[in-house]
Amino acid sequence: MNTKFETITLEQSGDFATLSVSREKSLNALNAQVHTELKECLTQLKENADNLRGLIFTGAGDKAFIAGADIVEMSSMTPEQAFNFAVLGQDVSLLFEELPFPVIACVNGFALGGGCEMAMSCDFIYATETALFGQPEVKLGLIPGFGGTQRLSKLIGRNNAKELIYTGRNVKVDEAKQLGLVVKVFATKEDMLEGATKTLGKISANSPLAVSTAKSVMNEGNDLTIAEGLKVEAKHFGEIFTSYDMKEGTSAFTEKRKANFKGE
Ligand code: DAK
Repeated sequence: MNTKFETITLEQSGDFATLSVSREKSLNALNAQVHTELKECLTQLKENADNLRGLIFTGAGDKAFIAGADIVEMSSMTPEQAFNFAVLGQDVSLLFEELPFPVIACVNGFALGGGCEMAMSCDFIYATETALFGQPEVKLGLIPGFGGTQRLSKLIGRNNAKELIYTGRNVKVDEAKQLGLVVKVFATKEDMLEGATKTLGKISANSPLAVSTAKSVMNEGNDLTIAEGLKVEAKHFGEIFTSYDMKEGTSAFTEKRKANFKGE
């Protein structure tokens, strides 16, 4: 796997990896190079998914997760470049959803605009007490362009999302937790990364096949009516009965022993 990136870093430790955006001087703002490297890295992770059980996505340093799309770079984009930039950013957000293992966004400091949107495309968000979320695009004459108009409504409800997007106001971590945007709050970045690793550890004790199937069914259902979503659930529920893991998990229960899952 190519790990020689300039604006991101990928570190693997055992079954888990940590992917960081690494442009600390610009508060990890997302420019085209970051997106290009994220796309390449996530594509490689997807292709080599058998080696991993979980991913942590974070920002370098203590001040920011990601302070948004790079405003300096965006300000001189032609409409065509802006379109390509949008497609690239959307590809990255879809890749997070397509990875067959959980991705936890670990947010410390600013998660604004495209930063908030990238965090929302992960499976769930952990944050530190300094985290600050917002979709300030309308202040720049823009609208959220990496899925914010869609994902924020689904996460916190349409009314809350509209109030945040129309005002462009920032939300501190307590409110973000109350809104359901953030799942858990930690005192420090170290505590948060340790907490996220522990959670991935708990998840990886379960059947990797069942976890990845639950992820894809939940993501697919997000865009469907309840009746359509239930059909997708029933289809996959049936299919999983052909798996080794299902037989092993149910046998282990009846034999009162720990299951030894293979992910197949
Ligand atoms: N882009 C580029 N540089 C940024 C940046 C950003 N988003 N945010 C911060 N920086 C840079 C600053 O310019 C500064 O650089 P130097 O001046 O040192 O060279 C450095 O990071 C440190 O920032 P500050 O000096 O401003 O630090 P402060 O602590 O005083 O303030 C701040 C931190 C986060 C409150 C402030 O930097 C700020 O307001 N930043 C902008 C936040 C923001 O508005 N973010 C949303 C960006 S809009 C699209 C798809 C997606 C999007 C748009 C279109 N398409 C579909 C086409 C997404 C849009 C956005 O994300």
